Amino acid sequence: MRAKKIDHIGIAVSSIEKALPFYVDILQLELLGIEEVESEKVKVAFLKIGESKIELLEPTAPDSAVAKFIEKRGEGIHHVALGVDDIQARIDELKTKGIRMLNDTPKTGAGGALVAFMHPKSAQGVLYELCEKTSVKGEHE
Ligand code: CMX
Repeated sequence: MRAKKIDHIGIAVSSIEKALPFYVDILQLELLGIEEVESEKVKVAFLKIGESKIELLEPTAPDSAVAKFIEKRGEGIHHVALGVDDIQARIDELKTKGIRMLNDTPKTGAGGALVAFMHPKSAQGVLYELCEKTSVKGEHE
């Protein structure tokens, strides 16, 4: 299992609208797009930072994973996404190495990417996402 790069870092925020001026006006990052990911009950904004991205995550429902995170820990770093090829093989490989996966098969995330999460208890308290790009229209490169 070799991750190619940090695809993005997910930051939980209460309001994308309120958070954006810090990223766009102060850090002067390029806003790549905003979309709703219904399956995850979040609205996300991607900002380009070199080869990587920052993903702002705003919950759209009180029972979303991100709403629960903000309620418990406040706003802040939520996950680190590792870019991989052949995500299903990576999931299977991690499972054989004893890593607890939250997804046994990939699901479709923001920008049409295939994603799967590891449980933070298997990774020293960090929520890691595996992320495989697909050539779906609207993808945030
Ligand atoms: N990073 C690190 N640790 C986290 C965490 C996070 N983002 N979220 C929860 N945890 C920790 C908790 O602190 C808790 O630890 P303790 O038992 O030591 O207190 C433990 O994980 C269990 O957490 P919990 O609060 O009881 O919450 P849940 O078990 O209900 O859910 C998790 C935690 C990670 C399993 C769940 O959030 C999940 O399935 N996440 C994957 C999907 C996701 O995060 N989607 C949103 C992003 C979507 C996108 O990027 O588009």
